[in-house]
Amino acid sequence: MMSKNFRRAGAALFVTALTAASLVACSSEQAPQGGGDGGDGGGESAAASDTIVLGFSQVGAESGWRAANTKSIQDTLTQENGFDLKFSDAQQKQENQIQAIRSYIQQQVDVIAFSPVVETGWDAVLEEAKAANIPVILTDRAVDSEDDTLYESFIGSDFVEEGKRAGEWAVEQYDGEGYKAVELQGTTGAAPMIDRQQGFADAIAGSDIEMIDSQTGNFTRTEGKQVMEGFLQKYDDIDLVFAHNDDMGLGAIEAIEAAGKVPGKDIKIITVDGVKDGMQALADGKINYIVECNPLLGPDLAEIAKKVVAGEEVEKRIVTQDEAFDQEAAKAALPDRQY
Ligand code: GYE
Repeated sequence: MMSKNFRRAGAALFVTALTAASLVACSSEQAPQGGGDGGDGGGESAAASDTIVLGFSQVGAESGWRAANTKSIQDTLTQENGFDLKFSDAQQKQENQIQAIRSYIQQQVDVIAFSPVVETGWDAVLEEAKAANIPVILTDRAVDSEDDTLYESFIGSDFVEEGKRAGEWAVEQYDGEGYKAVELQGTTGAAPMIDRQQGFADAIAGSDIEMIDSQTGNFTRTEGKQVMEGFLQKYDDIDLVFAHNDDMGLGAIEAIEAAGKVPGKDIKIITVDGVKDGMQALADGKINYIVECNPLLGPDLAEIAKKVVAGEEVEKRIVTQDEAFDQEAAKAALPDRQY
């Protein structure tokens, strides 16, 4: 592990030396291969030699959370901060992410980071990165792999805990009323979908809240609305919606209002994320409770990437801290929200 990281540090110097070679005339001592100059940095500015080339494969642009997450990464991994960020949007497709990762391997970036759209199916491409000695950092979502040497660190929230907090609040507020609940799931097979569903189910087990239906709305407002329309046609006695993110909850609000019911009153809504639009709907009384999921992962990613490239040990799991808000708390928090 250590020696791999040290090798990467060497390779990082090599890549940035090539970049610098286009800017300054370099001497040709120690050219390792490919006609590039492999000078040890003596002729470059310190800033150029420290630049980390990081390839990031983002899930997509499906939600307010994702927009805030992308902004955090782009705002933090800047040239001034010592990064050359290569960013690609996979439009929620695993094959696009695999393609992006392969291209980063080909480009011999210093570090690859990505937020895996689903949990499974990553071993082959991660083994390719490992064989090329390119360290991988997971942000936001986890992979389900037996081999945890395929990545250096996983930075993100505890999604089971988020689902559990949502379910515990539902039990605290509504147990004893015989509530019928429906669930708007995130993207099928995604870590936050699997874990939030499990956490919520565990928390309501033993209460009289009954989950009568559960379908994916793919973390988007449009699909959340469509799925809720279907539920409202199928059942006339829905009391509670658990949406795996704010956007699907906001879509559900539209469907509920179109059906002539009052969101937050006739049908209670609990969501996860805490982005601006969600917090506003909570403050307005249309959502009843939000468990936060912090999207501002850029700073942690920058720190871990620097350590990995420097060959330092990093924590395998970094858990992001989240809060939770009821309607009053949302009113108080809204003015200072960053996203
Ligand atoms: O909750 C949702 C987004 O992976 C935690 O993805 C993230 C989830 C987030 O689309 O809004």
